[in-house]
Amino acid sequence: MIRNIITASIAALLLAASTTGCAQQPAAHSNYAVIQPSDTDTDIIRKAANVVPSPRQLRWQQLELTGFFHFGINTFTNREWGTGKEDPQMFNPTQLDARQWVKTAKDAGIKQVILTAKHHDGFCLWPSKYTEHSVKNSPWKNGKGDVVKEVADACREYGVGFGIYLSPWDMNSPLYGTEAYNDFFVKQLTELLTQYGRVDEVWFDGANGEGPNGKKQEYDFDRWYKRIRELQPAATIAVMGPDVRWVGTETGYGRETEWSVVPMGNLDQAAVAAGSQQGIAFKPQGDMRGEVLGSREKIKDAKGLVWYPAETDVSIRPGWFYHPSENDKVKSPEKLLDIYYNSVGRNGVLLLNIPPDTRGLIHESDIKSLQGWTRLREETFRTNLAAGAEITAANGKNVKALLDSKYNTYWTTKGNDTTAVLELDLQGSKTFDVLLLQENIGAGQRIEQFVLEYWQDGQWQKAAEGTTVGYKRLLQFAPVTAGKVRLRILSSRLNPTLSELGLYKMAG
Ligand code: FUL
Repeated sequence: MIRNIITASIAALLLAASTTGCAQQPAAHSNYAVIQPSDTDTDIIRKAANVVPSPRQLRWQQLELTGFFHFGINTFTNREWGTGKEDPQMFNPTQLDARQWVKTAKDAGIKQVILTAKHHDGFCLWPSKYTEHSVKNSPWKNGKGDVVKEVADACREYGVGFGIYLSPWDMNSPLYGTEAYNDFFVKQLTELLTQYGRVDEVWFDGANGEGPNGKKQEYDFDRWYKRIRELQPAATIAVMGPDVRWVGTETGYGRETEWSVVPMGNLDQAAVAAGSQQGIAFKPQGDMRGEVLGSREKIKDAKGLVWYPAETDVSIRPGWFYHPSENDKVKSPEKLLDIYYNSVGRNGVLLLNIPPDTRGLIHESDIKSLQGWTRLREETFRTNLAAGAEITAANGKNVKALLDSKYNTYWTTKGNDTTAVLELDLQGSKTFDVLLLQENIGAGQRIEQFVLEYWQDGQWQKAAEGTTVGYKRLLQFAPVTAGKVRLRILSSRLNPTLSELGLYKMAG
């Protein structure tokens, strides 16, 4: 699928009104840092290690599992991309039940869902005042229905976050390709941000094709971001937005080395001067598909650094929309589990698409797979085999925090130590094949290299090794039986921190 990831330039935009003059460094704990020409490599690394998520980014990261509902006119035409010329009369779900969608997601551990309120065809799932291409001209509920409202209400009922996907590309609007389209887009966005209660995420795709008049649109992202910040300040703006970055693939597999702090070109100095992390906003710049985005090598010539975490989007089926021919191609529980290890377990948030069918229900095959996946996760992570272990650290503070199941408490090193050894006496022999580590990202992302070893035959043997940790790192390895393990942190940008450590045995 086309995702226009290389946009013209970054114009960092101050959303709160700025009247002040020259650039300053942000507060010590901010979600961006300005690099000065006089900064040495060491200064840059220290700055990177101190960039932290904004409150809205931290909340989003802790969701871990989020869901996508691709539903619209494509569901009824059996296509992935529409044309904008569809007859709204084709939209006619016979048993639409948004509560079933949200409950299915919630039962699978999903904490927030995003609905395609409008896809590239321009067909709106709510009765927008600004177009005729919507549910209001469909036979569904005699044109009186509103899918956005039904999903938003169900989310509130089940305590699940609610987000909207609003496609900038609109193949139906006659305004597309003219400046007036940006006004039209803001009006539609405003409807969605004011009529349905709290919105937790707004998802903009980068696809920028031609509209009915053969022209492409120049999207006024800055204006859209501003409107979102005004009306829904807690909402994260994803993908073509400043809060959440596309991981760079739609396979569900993130990077082994995933830095949430990445270089950002021209952080506008005037904007930064008066900006806070609540105010700063930018469009993504450059190639988001590179192998490692935030390594020392990648940040050493940066002009700015931002906290810009990865969202890993993938569909439970081959397509994003429902197609009857794919009922037997739904990803298996085992495949979904592998995706979980490689998305959430690689410092990302998983955005799993579960597309409702032509009845307006999540299909039985998808529910079955989701249930199997949930069971595997629950069984694996029910018992932390490190619980009750006696931990010793050569030079550390607060080792107890590692096993207290509280994210906000954490272990760290004393002084300037950027390496560490944590030894765990498991109080008896245990068999495990999964390591869980969580850095306290409230202090920044720092760990660069670690190794897990176990004591056997009178020596330490390697079980697993990795690079970045971030909010959550899961490593699978061949089963190990041992009574003693140690975690060695071999390299970190500043004092390493760990909130949690876990050892698990994968469910069969
Ligand atoms: C893409 C779109 O073109 C697809 O149809 C889908 O919505 C996906 C999540 O993003 O770029």
